[in-house]
Order: sequence, then structure tokens, then C-alpha cells
Amino acid sequence: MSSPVNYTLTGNIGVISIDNPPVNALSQAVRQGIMEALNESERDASEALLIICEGRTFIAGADISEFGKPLLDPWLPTVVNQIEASAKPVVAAIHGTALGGGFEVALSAHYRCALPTAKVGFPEVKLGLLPGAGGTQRTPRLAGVQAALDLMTSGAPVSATQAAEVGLVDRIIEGDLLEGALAWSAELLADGAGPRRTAEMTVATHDPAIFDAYRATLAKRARGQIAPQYIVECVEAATRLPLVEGLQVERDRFAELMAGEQSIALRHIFFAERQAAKVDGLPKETPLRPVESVGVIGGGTMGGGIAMSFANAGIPVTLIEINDEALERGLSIVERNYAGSVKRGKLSEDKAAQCRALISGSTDYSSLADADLVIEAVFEDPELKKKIFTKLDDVCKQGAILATNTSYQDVDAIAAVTKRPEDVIGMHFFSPAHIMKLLEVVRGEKTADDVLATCMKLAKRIRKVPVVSGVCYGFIGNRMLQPYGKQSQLLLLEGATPEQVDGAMEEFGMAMGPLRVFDLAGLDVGYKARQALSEEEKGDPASYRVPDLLVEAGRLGQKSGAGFYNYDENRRPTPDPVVQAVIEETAVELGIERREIPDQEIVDRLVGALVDEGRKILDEGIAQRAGDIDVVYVYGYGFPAYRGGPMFFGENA
Ligand code: 3H9
Repeated sequence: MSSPVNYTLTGNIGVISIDNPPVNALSQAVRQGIMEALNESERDASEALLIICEGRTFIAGADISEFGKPLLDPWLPTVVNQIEASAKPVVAAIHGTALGGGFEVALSAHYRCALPTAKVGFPEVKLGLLPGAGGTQRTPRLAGVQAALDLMTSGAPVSATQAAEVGLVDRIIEGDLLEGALAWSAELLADGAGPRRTAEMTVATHDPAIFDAYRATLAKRARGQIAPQYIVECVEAATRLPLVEGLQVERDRFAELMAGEQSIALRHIFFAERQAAKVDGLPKETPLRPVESVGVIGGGTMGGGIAMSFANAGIPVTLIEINDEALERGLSIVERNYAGSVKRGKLSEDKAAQCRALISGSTDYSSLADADLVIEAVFEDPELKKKIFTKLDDVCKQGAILATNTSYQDVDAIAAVTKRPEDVIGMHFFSPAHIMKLLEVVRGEKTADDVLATCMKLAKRIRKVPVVSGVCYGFIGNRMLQPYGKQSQLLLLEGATPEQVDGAMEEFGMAMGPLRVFDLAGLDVGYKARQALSEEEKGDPASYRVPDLLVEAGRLGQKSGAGFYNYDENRRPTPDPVVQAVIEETAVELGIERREIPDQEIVDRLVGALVDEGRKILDEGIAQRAGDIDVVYVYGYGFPAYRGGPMFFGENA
């Protein structure tokens, strides 16, 4: 097998070129190849070395598929130390993304250049790890403590220009990278610039209180997670210890994290997310329909957010509302959201204006005649949805994809009102749609393969994480929410308080406990839905009596200032004895005996409810794989990624 690393002499520069598609991950063969190239460079006429990559990116990190398996020589820390030790100056030339171990390779080089479009970063923390090949020791030496901590604890990449501002990149190259990097290497040689080893630098002066400040912030921002705290410890070690000792601290902590539950769970999610994008039985070569213009029906919070998701990816959108007033309102929500993003520093003013300009409004369905995709996002009224699809069938061009954003309705019944059910699909976004990553792609009985394949691909283009679901009430995510919600009501009646239930689940790692979620969504939503059901259809009164009584007392949740909790003007919840009284009276009425309920029981029963329903969803073929369900819960429902999603947790806890 030929090596993924090629070493050639270009004049007096030894070029180490890495070609390991798709992302040049540092597999054993790549590590070995770099070592061999370094050895060869010691014997040839090269005066400087250049590390560069083929394909779409610089090295995107260690090879995650090797993690958890026996270590193969040479280890990455050995490779980077050997790069740094080179007697000839080493230059790294970055394009695409230099991530994790890839960026550590670059940091062990003596000089770094990058294309302006390149990004660098340390995503290890998202895998429950820390940079384990010198990143925690070299970054603070080059960029200072704060930049190092920001980069490593957030896991978010930064642009090459931002990296240059803090000293992690030395030169931005415009034009051809290889050409520019060779010219710069020659310049360095001409200037007599020898090896410049990061190991020999010391960390710039800093306020020692910064470490405790980060520990406290991370205890909140990354609640329950070990890796961010260990990163702080390692960076602190870099300020106190010589490189060799600091590297040992890093190595020990890295090994501990690698073997720990959190990283195993996060690595599961990494691969599950990528697997979820694949549809079993759908050939890779399934043709895709072009999607260059989109229509969105309904300018509410959901429709507006969906429109923004497409506009943010450069796809023009026509937003349809029933009259000018509703349209104005819809467009002003979009306007406000963009202004908010600019204010929070998420978008530049220019970029926001460009995106906003891609969204136009209309009250006339004929404006959708040329749209490649139309997404209906009106409220959950099945008859209204059917009316809209009948209209779409009339006005939309042949081959257009007709999608519904319904959360619960039967996609097949909606498709059946059209003469083209094969073009109909569910695209279930999560609110706020321009922010939430999850997209449930609901495959109807007659949905054509190319429609499904197009929506899966499109999801990536608009930066969503797609998961395929079959048709059933609530699809994957909301269907599982039903028994979860029911269990939370039973726990209240059996003796837990709302704050105990929410506290236990938040301690477990959920972004928000179930009762706070109900309050956020509005207790009236479920109440109205139940009014349409018979007593028998409603099921066990213990699962809904308390929220019904709260709604009847005017407590609709956050929007009315009270639900399971009282809310102040900052939407901070406080418990209310009135709610406790309603719970206790209902328990008496239903003959339920109250007792002390341990927090662990709350977690076991609530997560158990998700797992049981998840198993049914798998058995019925609604979800393709257990990992898909995990991805739904992590990206759409605030389940802690470091616990791997409910199915993974259920299997491994
Ligand atoms: C690390 O470096 C530890 C060190 O500090 C210390 C070591 C001692 N390994 O995401 P995509 C696969 S930790 C193996 O769809 P994109 C991926 O599974 C690592 N495989 O592409 C997929 O395979 P398939 C730190 C990897 O263009 C294919 O490549 N680095 C790896 O949307 C395409 O991936 C990271 O965490 C990998 N490292 O995004 C970076 N990366 O086609 C993780 C990707 O079979 N990677 N694959 O499904 C990423 O963030 C994105 O892949 C990237 C490209 C932004 C690079």
C-alpha cells in the first residue's frame, strides 16, 4: 500500500505532503509517513521543511476511528516532538481546517502560514477530550493563557486572521498556498531564520486568578463535563512547568479522559451524527433535485426561522402569509432576529443585510410557481394543511418538493390530497429554527427516493443535522416526549415537587427539566389538543389532570407569567405553593399515596420512559438505528451529549 505521505525536494525545501482523504486524519500510516519523511530530511540537501496537505483540508485531527483501540506506534506526541526538534526550520501551510491533532502538528512546526479562508481550532472538548499532542502546552506559549483557554474550552474554530492576531499563525498567504508557502520558506532561509521552537518559549505574564475564573464559568457553561476543567488544569501547568513536565500532565489527563464514559459517549454521538445522514437502502448515486429557491408558508416564529435557515445558506426564500398585515408581522420577526444576531456578535451587519435581502414576502401563492421546494409551516390544523397542499398542487411546478413542517400530523394523509404524493415529505424543524440543529426528515409511504436524498443533502447545506423518521404520531422526538411527560406528572403526584423533578433532570444534564419545558412551550397547547379527545383517548387522568387544572386557573406557562412555576420579568422560575396544593389535592382525588422520591428514581423513570418508547420506535422501523434516536435527543431536546443520547445511555448505564 502506498504511503499517504509523500516527501519530495523542491529546490532546497523538503516538502512533506499528506494525502489521506477525506480529511487527512492522522492515521497510523500518516504518523509513520511523517516520521519517515523527517528521517529522510535529515540525510538530504534540504535546508527547510514544509508540511502541506492535498485535498480539501489540512489535517482535521487524530483519526477518531482509532480511539479506544490499542495504541499504534508512532504516537502523535512523539511525531510532533520530532517535528519541533528538527534542526531545519519547519513551516506548516494550512488550508481548510487545521483541527485538534492537525493544529498540534502545525504548532510543533516552527512557522505557520495559512490561506485567509482557513480555520484552526481544538474541537477535542466536543469529544470529551483535551488536545493531547502538546496543544495545551504550546498554545499558551504562543498565544497567551486567555486565547488558549478560549480556543480549547469552547472547541470552536477561529479564522486564520483571528489566529494570526493572537500569534498562532505568522503569515496569511493570498493565492496559491504551495507557491506562497515555498516563497515564504525561501524568504525565511534568506533571512537566516532558523528553527523557532515553541518549547523554548515561556508563557506571557497573566493574572493567576484567570484559572479559577474559568473553572467557575465552565462549571456553569459546561455543567457536568470533565474535559473543560482538565483543559484549565493543563494550561495552568504550562504556566508553571517546563514543557516536558507539562506534556506529562497533559498525557495523563488525556489518557484518563479517553478511557472515561463521557468521551466514549461523545465519540458515539460524533459517528452517530454522520451515520444518521445516510439512508439505508438508498443508493449513493441517487440523483438530487436542484434546490435554488424556496417558498415558506406561514410567517410565524417557525416559518420565519425556517426562512432564515435557507437565507443564511444563500438560498432565496419567498415567505407567504394570508394578508399584508400578517406578512408585515412575519417579516418584522425576521428583521428582529437578524438585528439580535448582529447585536450578539453572531453575524456582521453586512452579512445580516445580505441574508435579509434574500427573503421576500408575498400574499399570493402564484409567487411559488417556480420554487424548487415549498415548506408549509402553519399551525397544527390538519384541514388547513390539506387545503394548503391542494393549492400547492395547483400552483407549483412539476418536480417541486412539497414539504410540511408538521410536528404530529400524518404526512401520508397530507400527501394524499395532491396528485403527486411522491413529491411530498416532512421537514420537521425545531424552534428557534434558525438556531436549532436538528431536522427530522419524515419519509412518507410514497416519498420518492430522490426527494428524500435531496432533503438529506439540503439539510447539510443549511447546517442542520438530519435524521430520517417514518410516519407516526409525533415522529421520533415528540413521540418519545409523550411517555416522558406522562412520567413527570406521575412523579409529581407520587410525591416529588416540580423543582425536584426539574432539578434532578438538570443535574443529570438535561438543558431544561420537563416541567420548565412544558411552561416554555405553553400548557394550553396540550390542553387544547386534549379537548378534542374522548376520555378514553386521553388515557390515565394522572398524566394530565394537574396541567389541565393549571390551565383552567389561567396558568398557561411562561407566556402568562405562571404555570408549574411563577415567572418574573426575566423569566426566572420560582416555586408556587398554589401549584403544590393543586398537585397534593389531585393526588388525594386520584387515590395516589405520596412518598419521598429519591432523585435517582426520577432520572431512572424519566430516561427509562424515553428508552422504552425509543425501542418501540426502532422495532416499528420508524427510526433506522438507535444512534439516530440519540442524535434526535441530543440536537433537538437538550439531552446531554456527554451521556451519548437516551439509547446509548440505556444500553451502557
Ligand atoms: C484529536 O485530534 C486528539 C489530539 O488532540 C490528540 C491525539 C493524541 N477521524 O464531518 P464530515 C470522517 S481529536 C476520523 O461529514 P465535513 C467522518 O466520519 C480529533 N474520521 O465532513 C466522515 O466519514 P464518513 C479532533 C473523521 O466536510 C468524513 O470524514 N478533530 C475525522 O462536514 C467526512 O466528515 C475533530 O474532532 C477524524 N478526525 O466536515 C475534527 N473527521 O464519510 C472532526 C472526519 O464515512 N471532524 N472524519 O461518514 C470535523 O469536525 C469535520 O469532519 C470537518 C469536515 C470539519 C473536518
